[in-house]
Amino acid sequence: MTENLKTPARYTITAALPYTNGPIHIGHLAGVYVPADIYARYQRLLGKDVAFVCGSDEHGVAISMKAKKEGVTPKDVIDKYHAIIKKSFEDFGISFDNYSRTSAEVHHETASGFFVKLYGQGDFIEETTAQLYDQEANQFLADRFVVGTCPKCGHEEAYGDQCENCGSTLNATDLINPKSTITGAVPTLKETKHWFLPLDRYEDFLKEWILEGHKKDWKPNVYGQCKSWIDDGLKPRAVTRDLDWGIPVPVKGGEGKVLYVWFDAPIGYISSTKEWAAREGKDWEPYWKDENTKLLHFIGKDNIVFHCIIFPSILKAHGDYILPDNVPANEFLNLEGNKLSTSKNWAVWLHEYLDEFPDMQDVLRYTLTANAPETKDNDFTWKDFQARNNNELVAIFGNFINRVVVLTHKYYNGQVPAPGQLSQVDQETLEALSGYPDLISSSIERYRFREASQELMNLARLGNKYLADEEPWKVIKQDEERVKTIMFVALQIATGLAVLSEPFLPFTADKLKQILAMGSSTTETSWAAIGTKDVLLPPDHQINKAELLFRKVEDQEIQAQLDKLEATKKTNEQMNKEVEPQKDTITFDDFSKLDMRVGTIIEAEKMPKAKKLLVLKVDTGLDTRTIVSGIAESFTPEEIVGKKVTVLVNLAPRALRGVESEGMILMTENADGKLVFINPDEDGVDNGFTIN
Ligand code: B3M
Ligand code: ZN
Repeated sequence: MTENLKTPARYTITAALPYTNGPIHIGHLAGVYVPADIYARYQRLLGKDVAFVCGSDEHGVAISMKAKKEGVTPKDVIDKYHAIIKKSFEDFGISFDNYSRTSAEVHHETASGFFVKLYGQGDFIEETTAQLYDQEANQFLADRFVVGTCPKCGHEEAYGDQCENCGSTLNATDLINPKSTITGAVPTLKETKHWFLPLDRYEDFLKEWILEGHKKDWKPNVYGQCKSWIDDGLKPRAVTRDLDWGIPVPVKGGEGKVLYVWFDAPIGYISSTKEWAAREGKDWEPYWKDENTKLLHFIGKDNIVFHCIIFPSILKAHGDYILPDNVPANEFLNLEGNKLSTSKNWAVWLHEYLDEFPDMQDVLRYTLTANAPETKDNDFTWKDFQARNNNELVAIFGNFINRVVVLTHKYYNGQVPAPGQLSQVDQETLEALSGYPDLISSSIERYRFREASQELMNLARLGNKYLADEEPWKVIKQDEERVKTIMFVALQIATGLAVLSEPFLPFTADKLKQILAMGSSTTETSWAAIGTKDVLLPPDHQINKAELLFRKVEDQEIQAQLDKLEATKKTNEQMNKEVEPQKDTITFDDFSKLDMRVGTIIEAEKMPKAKKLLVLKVDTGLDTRTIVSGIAESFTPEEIVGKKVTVLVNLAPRALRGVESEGMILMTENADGKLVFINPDEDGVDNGFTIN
């Protein structure tokens, strides 16, 4: 199926299944879930038959590694994060028709069924090959259990199955300088049997379906990756693994082996559809087998090869499934100039955002859409979040709505006035309004959600400008009839925003429809009716009281988020701080030459013209001596007088800036680079006591 479906009978919209090894962050939202939700809401609004499905991706090495790290079972990990992820999607308004999980029975059955069918058709190559093995951990090193240099792009943290940097799929044995992520050991090779999907056999099909069929309608970043893989020549890929966590291989000889997570996970979309259809009393098959269904996969760019090459080959081999009409993958989102990272906690976590910015889901939705990494990696900054909110949502969208509603109540007790003769400007404004449904539709249908969101904001600008130019608050003094027309036109623009904003700002749209008393469910007619004579807010319609749609985001709220990231950065530095390698071994005799005593600083002053040095008087219990110490950037003289310290007293005296220093005070340094005393601060320990 290569041509674009003109009028699909239904839409199956999938969003990448998030791994349950951590919460959702803004990179996931910007890359996958917000665009998918905008598209699903839009199609539903137009009355289309939509199945918007997702679920937790609960197999794979990422889960096992998390479990090892947290000292719990993989089941504990998936239950914890499945719950967090599912709830945060719900609270954020990601409107899945079903959110399942790949540990569900329906998925084990569906994925196993796929494997058995392809196995039975002889679609797999069964082969014993040498795979990477960790002698210390006594296990094979699949996927994220091994890292090494990517043979394609040189990225040094590539996994055994995939390079996140260039998106390439790899066989672990392709890695350069592989290293076990379990023990750090250099892997050996050990023979093991696996089943391979011979992707090379699907080369002609993929060339025809993608390189010919989707040259024009797939995004360049997606088409380009597919072309480079196909041009490089496709190789057989193992679809089973020597792991103890995953779906057991359901054929003879598969004992102790599981399905490769990327074999089973995309089938999770089908399982989730089955689960939804069963609950809704629908037949799931048309959503995956009817040529008149438009199948779309929303993913991030690191998942392109799995959704455009591997999964379609599996569907093709199975024989009775449709293929995706489009895979509008986004690029990556960075945070404050750095790559988002679950492991480094360098992220804005969705569940934390929802706690810290209650009822502000749409602000983040709008910011992530207006700034989406649709064609290149992009950067999320809290400053931009504040600007999008304060300068656009508050100052343009919210301000326009507030003025319209307040003035309608002030002049007409909330009743929509009947318009008089439309002026030229009125007609042009309504004409412009009537063009927005198609403008926004056209952008959404081409998966240009950034562009669509800016068209929506332009509609709010149109409303703001119309009111500012027509100045009803002035005209009311001399021409009441004119003001009725102005407010009637302004109210039509407000209904336009209420309907057209729903895919992007669902919470705001609900609130605005409630203010305008439009009823909760807008339909296909609403979308098409905007700006036409079929007004959605006729004269005498009673609207409700105004309420603010958005609030300002204050500087201190942004500073608090930046401080939080700064603290994360410091923690990472501490964790990544290189521990000095141990010095050469010394004998006990060497050690016993050191004479360390408890001492107390009794005087302290800055060394003139030396920003790092303090001149101290130290009572060592033997005597009171001068010691020059490089601690002036970490302590003021005042704060250290009286402090007990550890002193090396038999260090040969040396002159520092003309001052004789007789000994050394022992210090270390914390993550922030601040010096810390090694000090015997226990009571009852006194000056002169030896330290051994
Ligand atoms: N669990 C997400 C990732 O690679 C992966 C997507 C599966 S979609 C079937 O981060
Ligand atoms: Zn690479």
